[in-house]
Amino acid sequence: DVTIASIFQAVVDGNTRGTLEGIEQALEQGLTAEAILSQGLIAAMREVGRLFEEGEYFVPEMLVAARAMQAGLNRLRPLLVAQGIQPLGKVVLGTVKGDLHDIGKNLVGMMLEGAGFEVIDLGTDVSPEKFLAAIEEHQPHLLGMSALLTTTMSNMKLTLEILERAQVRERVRVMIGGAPVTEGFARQIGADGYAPDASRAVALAKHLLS
Ligand code: B1M
Repeated sequence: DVTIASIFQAVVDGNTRGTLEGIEQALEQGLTAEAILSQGLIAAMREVGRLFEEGEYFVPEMLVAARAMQAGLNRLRPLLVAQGIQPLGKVVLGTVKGDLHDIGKNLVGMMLEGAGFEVIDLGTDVSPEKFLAAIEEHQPHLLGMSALLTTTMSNMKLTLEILERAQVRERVRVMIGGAPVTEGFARQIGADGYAPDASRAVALAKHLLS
C-alpha cells in the first residue's frame, strides 16, 4: 500500500509531520489503526534498528525516528484504546533502571488500557526501589517490566529480588518483555510470564489474572 509505505518512510526519516499526514491519509482511506501500527510504525522502527546495526544510522537518527513514531502512536491512541470497558485490573508498568527505551512499553500500556486495564506508567529508568514503592502505594494486580538492552535485563532480576525481600512478591503477578527478553529468561529469574509483543502482553495479563 502506497500510504502505508509513505508512513514507513516518514518514520525511518524521522519526519514527524510526514508521519502524521500519512496517518490521516491512511485513516481517510479506511485503513485500520492496527494495520498502520504494525505495517507502518512498528515495521519502520525495525528498519531503523537494522540501519543502526549496520552503522548507517547513529543515535540522533534513532532519536528523531522514535519521536516520529511516538507522535504517530499518540494519534492512534484513541483508536486503539476502546472506551467504557469494565476495569480488568491494575497494572504498574515501567522500563527498568538504566534503560531509556519507552516506545514498546508505551505500546504495551496503550493496549492494556484498550483491553480495560488501569495502567500506572512509571516511565523509564525505573529503579527496583521505585517499582517496590509503586507496588506498595498502588497495590496493583500486575507488574510489567520492559527492557531493550541486554545490559539492563538484569535489573528485572534485581527488582524481583527486592520485592521478595520486602515480602510483596506474592502479592503481584509479574510479566516482562522487550526485544532481548525471552521466555527462558523470564523463567530463570522467576517472573510469571513473558510476552513477545503488545497484543500477546494483553493476552498474558488476562491469563495471569484469571
Ligand atoms: Co536503542 N538500542 N539505544 N535507542 N534502539 C536498540 C534496543 C538496539 C537493539 C539497536 C541495535 O543495535 N540494533 C541496541 C541494543 C543492543 C543490545 O542491548 N543488545 C540499542 C542501543 C545499543 C542503544 C544505545 C546504547 C545506543 C548508544 O547510545 N550508543 C542507547 C541506550 C540508551 C539507554 O537506554 N540508556 C540507545 C538509545 C536509543 C534512543 C534513545 C535513540 C531510541 C529510544 C527512544 C525511545 O524509546 N523513546 C532508541 C531506539 C529507537 C532503538 C530501536 C531502533 C527501536 C526500539 C523500538 O522502539 N522498537 C532498537 C532496535 C530494535 O529494537 N530492533 C534499539 C519498537 C517497539 C514497538 O518495539 O521496544 O521491542 P519494542 O517493544 C515491543 C516488544 O519488545 C514488546 O512489545 C512491544 C510492542 O510489540 N515489549 C513488551 C516491550 N516491552 C514489553 C513489556 C511487556 C511485554 C512486551 O510486559 C511488561
